[in-house]
Amino acid sequence: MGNRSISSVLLSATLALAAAHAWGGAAFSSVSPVDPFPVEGGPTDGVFAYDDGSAFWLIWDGTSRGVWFDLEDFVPGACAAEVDSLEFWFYHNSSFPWDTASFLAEVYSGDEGGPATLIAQVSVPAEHYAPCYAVFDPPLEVPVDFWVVVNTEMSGGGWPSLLMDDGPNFTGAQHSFPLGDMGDYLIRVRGDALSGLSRSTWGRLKTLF
Ligand SMILES: [Ca+2]
Repeated sequence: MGNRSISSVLLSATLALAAAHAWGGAAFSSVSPVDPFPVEGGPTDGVFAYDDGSAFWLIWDGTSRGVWFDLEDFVPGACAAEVDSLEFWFYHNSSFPWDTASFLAEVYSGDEGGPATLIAQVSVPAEHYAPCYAVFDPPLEVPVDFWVVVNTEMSGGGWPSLLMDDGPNFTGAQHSFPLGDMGDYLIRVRGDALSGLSRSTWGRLKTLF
């Protein structure tokens, strides 16, 4: 038992629904429902996000959790992007206290099969129920398929705990792993998508300067 066991307070109809998923007993020690509430800055222009802006689940499963971004979901014809920042939303529940607020924000190339090559890794302090940013200046160039991962190796229990919405996203496909069959992590990307033409222009500029 210990502080990772679920308290009776949290044994709600929502949790009963979660129990219907086939994760075995581990699910009860790594997922907790939160009262649905909106978070700032839902998906708008320049923000790539699969979540719907309403937090529903708290998750601290495993040592990493990530979102697979396919830029063509947002900008048809995109072949790359310049990423200005990553945005993460965490939530500290006193029933499941964090042993650390530190985590590594990571960006990888890779399609839905999983993260492939590490592009960037930044240490970011997590804050309770507030947007946490990893900022790239100059912007980080990423391919059309890439992953943004919360690496919690610094924690003994998968903390800080990340927020997730409830239900599928606008694509109908799972983009959050693991446990993304329940919803979408509140992990967002700000930046500019590049078409084939704009990318080649950018590449030339980069070469010149
Ligand atoms: Ca969703």
